[in-house]
Amino acid sequence: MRIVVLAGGIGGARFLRGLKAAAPEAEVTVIGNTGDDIHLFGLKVCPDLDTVMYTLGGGIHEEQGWGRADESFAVKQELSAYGVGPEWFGLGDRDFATHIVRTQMIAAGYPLSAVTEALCARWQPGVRLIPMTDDRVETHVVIDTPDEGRKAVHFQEYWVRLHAGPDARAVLPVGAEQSKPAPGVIEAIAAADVVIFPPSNPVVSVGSILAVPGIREAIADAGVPVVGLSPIVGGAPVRGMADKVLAAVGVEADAAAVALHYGSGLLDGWLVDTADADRVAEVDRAGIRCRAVPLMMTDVAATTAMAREALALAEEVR
Ligand code: GDP
Ligand code: FO1
Ligand code: CA
Repeated sequence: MRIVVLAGGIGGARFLRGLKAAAPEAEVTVIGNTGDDIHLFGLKVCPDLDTVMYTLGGGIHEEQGWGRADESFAVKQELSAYGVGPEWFGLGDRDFATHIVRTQMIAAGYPLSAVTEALCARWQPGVRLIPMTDDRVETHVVIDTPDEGRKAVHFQEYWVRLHAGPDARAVLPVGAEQSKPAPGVIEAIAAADVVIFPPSNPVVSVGSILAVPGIREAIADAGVPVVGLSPIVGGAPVRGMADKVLAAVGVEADAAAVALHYGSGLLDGWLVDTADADRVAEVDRAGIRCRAVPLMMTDVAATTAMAREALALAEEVR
């Protein structure tokens, strides 16, 4: 079976661990979000691609969910001693090596997709990880500030520096309109037996991927089941700032509202958590087959069960 997953960082990566256990024989292609990418100290950092690669490759800081296990911050401290920031973004020493290799290969002319493949040759994530695009797309968030009025900040600044404190007035995937899907993306979707939206952020992860022209259309045209899992449980994100960025696109932080936001033109099936069983009927009525099952990724066993439910729902709607 060929499975395509549209993944952000932590939610996507943890789900993929369960999916690999649920379908060990499947050929899994992950289309990774690169809207979170940021250039720091002259280096290109791809948090969501790295989170997937490290999580599936056994290098992730498990509790934190991002960055490397056994990390140290000597380089960051040395930079800071020179007065070189930003101080607010925690790049570790081990992680720095990844960004140095990536930046060096890009400077040598390799596209991000080829660089990602090269990095994965070390980590062996057991999936094919392709960035959504080789072009530069950067998610910016429009906020109101007391001093500078309305302005757009990089998504990482909104989340990591500002802790998603100010309301998000708009979310802009800058550069998306001019971007092209990376080589292999459209082909993988066209060859898929099922497409899964993991419980990733619907706006700044899955939404950014769908903003690359051609990807949404390819999914709709694939003619295969498209099944998603809700990142919203009990009316709130399990972690992160999905409530803030959903508000920016006029969507309630609600498991049913997220399904309706994707729409029945895209989604065939949707899983909500058992805490949101009362939201099932509304999603069903919209023409998206919905089930309530446990959706908390507390451990690999629970996550594997979630992936099995997603695959079972896909068969039901096929
Ligand atoms: P990020 O790039 O690191 O923010 O990760 P993703 O975009 O892939 O996923 C973020 C989303 O994962 C958030 O909106 C969370 O609510 C959701 N999430 C995290 N853990 C869980 C979980 O255990 N269950 C569910 N249903 N969603 C989760
Ligand atoms: N998240 C934080 O909350 N603080 C950080 O300092 C931080 C650094 C960081 C470095 C590399 C990396 O791959 C991820 C990092 N993240 C950090 C996570 C990242 O900002 C978020 O998980 C996602 O982009 C949110 O969608
Ligand atoms: Ca992310």
